[in-house]
Amino acid sequence: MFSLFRYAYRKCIDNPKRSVLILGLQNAGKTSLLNDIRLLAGQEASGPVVPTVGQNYCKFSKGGYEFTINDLGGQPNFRDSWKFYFNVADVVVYVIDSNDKQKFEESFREFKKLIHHKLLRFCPIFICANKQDEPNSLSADKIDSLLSFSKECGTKRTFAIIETIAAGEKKHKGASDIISLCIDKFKNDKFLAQRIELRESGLLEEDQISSDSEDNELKNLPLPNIEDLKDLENQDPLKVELDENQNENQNENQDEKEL
Ligand SMILES: Nc1nc2c(ncn2[C@@H]2O[C@H](COP(=O)(O)OP(=O)(O)OP(=O)(O)O)[C@@H](O)[C@H]2O)c(=O)[nH]1
Ligand SMILES: [Mg+2]
Repeated sequence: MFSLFRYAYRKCIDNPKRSVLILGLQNAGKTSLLNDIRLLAGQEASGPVVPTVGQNYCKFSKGGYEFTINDLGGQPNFRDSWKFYFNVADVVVYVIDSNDKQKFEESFREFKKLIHHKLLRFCPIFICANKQDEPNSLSADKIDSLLSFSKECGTKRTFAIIETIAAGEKKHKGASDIISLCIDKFKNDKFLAQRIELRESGLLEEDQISSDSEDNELKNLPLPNIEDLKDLENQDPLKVELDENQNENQNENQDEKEL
């Protein structure tokens, strides 16, 4: 049983590639946020920010992970194509214009579609309450109490809401928090570990797995237990391998002696 946990854990940590998806309505500030992240990563921001047709992305390494961040166009006719990116997403960052109350309801409707999509099961969701520099913007807490984003997310995924300023003179608020949160969840999030395991087993697309049901196929999967992960984190994987080889050699020698 222990080796099954180790196998699942290794599969998660041996592949440091992680994909982050930035979604939200048009004009929310997604591309501006991506640009802010690019600057953080020591890269140049793209030219003037214009409404996105298709996708923008950036790649960088941080905290032992290779990030690929995709920002998709948020206009209504582009939203249908978001789902083509769901499968590979390890985190969804959902951006809201905190100043545009007229669009809150529409934004919440789109958000609900996301979190109930089967290809986003167990995926951590971070909401960015963006444009906090605008004088009439609502705070993250206020937005969440009005629209119940956290409640809608349920108990089978990690949720966070962060205040951001992605453009203008006061920009750089929140971008580094998002990256730190991503790294933390890549290392420690038990739901994300389940998601990766499901995806690698080809089960993420299965209809019968419900993230709301306790009684699902996940119980039968060799998923890493978080306590086991902590123990393993303190072990040098190379040493474990060497120890295992040593044990095998000892057993072989023992067998030979017995023969
Ligand atoms: N004041 C203020 N303006 C912002 C902020 N973030 C973005 N903006 C502005 O909002 C407008 C839209 O920003 P974008 O980053 O293009 O928005 P988007 O979500 O990528 O929009 P689509 O590509 O159409 O989906 C631009 O004029 C930005 O300068 C912010 O934090 N504060
Ligand atoms: Mg854009």
